[in-house]
Amino acid sequence: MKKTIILSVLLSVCMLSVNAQDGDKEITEDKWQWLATASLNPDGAKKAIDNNPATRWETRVSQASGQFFILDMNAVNNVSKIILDVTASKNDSPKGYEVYMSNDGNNWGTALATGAGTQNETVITFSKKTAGRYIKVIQTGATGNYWSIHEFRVFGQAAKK
Ligand SMILES: [Ca+2]
Repeated sequence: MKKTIILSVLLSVCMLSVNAQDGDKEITEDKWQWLATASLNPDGAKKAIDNNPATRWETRVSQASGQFFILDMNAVNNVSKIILDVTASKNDSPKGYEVYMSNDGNNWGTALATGAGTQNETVITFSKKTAGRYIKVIQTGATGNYWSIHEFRVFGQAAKK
């Protein structure tokens, strides 16, 4: 009996600590207030944040280094991870990427993540959880495919109201 209690207490402690580490959720509450733009096809950028995985923003040209996409969350959120979902155009992930955050849309500091995109979903975990309003993804590679984003998903903690 005692052992069972100790075990279940241990188990709950473990689960609590996992939850504490993993306390970051997808930030969706104010997604309707988000704005997006891009170096190419800026009018289509809103399709990357419309909650519809079937619609997308795309460069409409082959991927080339320096193309960028900027998300304005209209609030300062604490962000730990983003996912660039292209499941419906699975080969349109960025060949390479750098991700930055900013509070004013002008000063971007140093990259919070760099890497190469993967088919379907590119999961980008930041080097540290960062507070900011804007997220910029710069494409750093070159390939024949368009760069697309069907849905730009943000994880962390939303700003307190
Ligand atoms: Ca979409």
